Formats: sequence, structure tokens, C-alpha cells
Amino acid sequence: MPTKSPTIIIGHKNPDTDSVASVLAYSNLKAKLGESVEPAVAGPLNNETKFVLSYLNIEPPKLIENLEQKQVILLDHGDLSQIATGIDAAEIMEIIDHHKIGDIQTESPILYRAEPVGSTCTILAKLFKEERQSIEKKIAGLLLAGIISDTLFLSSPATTELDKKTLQELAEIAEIEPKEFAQKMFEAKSDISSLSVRDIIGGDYKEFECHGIKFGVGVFETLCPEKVREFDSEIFKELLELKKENAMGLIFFLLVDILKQESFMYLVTDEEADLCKQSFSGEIKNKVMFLPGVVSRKKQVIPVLTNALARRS
Ligand SMILES: [Mn+2]
Repeated sequence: MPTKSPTIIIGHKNPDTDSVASVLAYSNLKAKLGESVEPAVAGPLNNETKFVLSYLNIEPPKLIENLEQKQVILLDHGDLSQIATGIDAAEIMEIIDHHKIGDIQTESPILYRAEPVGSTCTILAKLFKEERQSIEKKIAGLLLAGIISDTLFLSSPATTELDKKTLQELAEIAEIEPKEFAQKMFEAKSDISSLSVRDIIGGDYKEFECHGIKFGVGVFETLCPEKVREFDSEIFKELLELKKENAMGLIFFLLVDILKQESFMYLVTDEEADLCKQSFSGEIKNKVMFLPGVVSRKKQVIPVLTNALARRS
């Protein structure tokens, strides 16, 4: 008799450290509970995630770009636009997420766990406790990395008390000094020497829809924004191309300065500029809006843009 194929545990397209770390940790927990699962990623890893996996000496998950005919557990996303292709012909078994509730629909009842915390890895650490399973040193390192990455080392407004407490607990188990580890992760994230302009704007790019208007928002977090700003004219060119390719009504790119806790919003046409002027009060210079204190797409950009779009229609 053919054996049933394992359930795929996978994060969103353009995977980030939180999605990859939570996938590997949940696969570890499921295996401890005797379930047959396989960790996967929906795209190539970014430089920060590559650093984390090699630091912890962990193999990257298998790349799966089509989910057809598979049973899947989705981590760290809830919007259809962020799921790997083939989901229409797949069966969603569970979702664990920390974003707004998206537009995913299922045919049968599923386990859906959403908590408004700073990272999916924070929820994962809680799940280990709920299942009374100890967290191995390496897995603690992974979860620690996911929290550091998504909360910008507890500085993002998306950070909660639970993230702070969990980070401390995990750092002890992992025997990792979190501040140094965060610095190394952010340095890896900021290294653009191997990246194309398309990688920079598209590496952490997500699409949304509000009142029939589709819009994309790319984010790049860095310790040295000035290195990215050298490529402003190419960035605008690539943004226009990406907007056309993906048939977006609007497209934005947010360059985040991790240290100064501020960002630069690229306004590719008058339409993007108009919406941002209605949404934020930042100063615009050469089609780039300066946004002090803004670092979180999820908490500080998407709600504001969708609000402005809703008022407009
Ligand atoms: Mn996340």
C-alpha cells in the first residue's frame, strides 16, 4: 500500500526569517507529536535567513513552488496573494499566523490560530509549551531569530510583552547573546553586494487589495539605507516594471532604517504620492517621502493605506 505523503508545512512567498524559522520549528514539534510532516519554503531564502541557518548549522527546507494535490499547513500568512501557487487544488489543514485575517477560504473546518504578536515564532514557542514539549537548543535559536527579525529586535511597534518574555527564555535555551546575534542578522540583511535592484524591492514584497484596488508594498530593512539610496533611479524604474508585470493599481517601496527607526517611502507616480499625502504627513523630496518612526508595514503602513483607499471610494 502506498504510504500517505507527509503534510507540507510552508510559509509565504518571498520567505523571511520568521516564516522559515516557524516552519522548521513547527515541523520539529509535529514530528515529536508523531505526525508525518515536511518543512518547505515557497521561494529562495534572503541573506538574513541564510545567515541564521548557517550559524545554527541547520539545513534549509525544501523549495516547493506548487502546492497542487498536497495537504498543507500555512504559517505566517493569511492572504491568497501570499500563498504559493496551486492552493486551489490543495487541502489546507491548519493556519498559524500573526497578520490581519486575510481572504483564504477553506472547505472544511480547520485549526486556525492567529495572535496579534510580533512574530509567528512567538506563537510557536507557546505551542511547544501547550503541548508540554521541551524546545531543543537549535530550535530555540531558530525561534529567537524569527522574533528578532520580525520585531527588529523588539523595537518595532508590532512588539508585544509576550515577544519580549519569549525572546529572553529562548536566548537562555539557545545559549545565544541576543543583542550580538541581532547585530549579525541585521548586518547579513543589509549586505546588498549580491542583490539586484529587483531583489531589493521584491525580496520582501506583498500584495493587498482594498475596495477592488490592488496594491503592492515592498520593504527592505537595512542598517545603511544610504547604500540603497544610491540606486534610487533604478529602483523607480524597477518599481514601474513590477507594477506593470503584476497588474497592480498602486505600488510602494519602503526602505527601513533599522537603527534610526525611520523609513523612506518611494512614490513612483502621482497616484502613489497622492495616497501617501492623504495618509502620512512626511516631507517629500525627489519622489521619496521621509517617515520618522515608521518601520512596520503590517502595523503602520497597510492599515493607513487601506483606510485612505476606503475613504476615497
Ligand atoms: Mn511574520
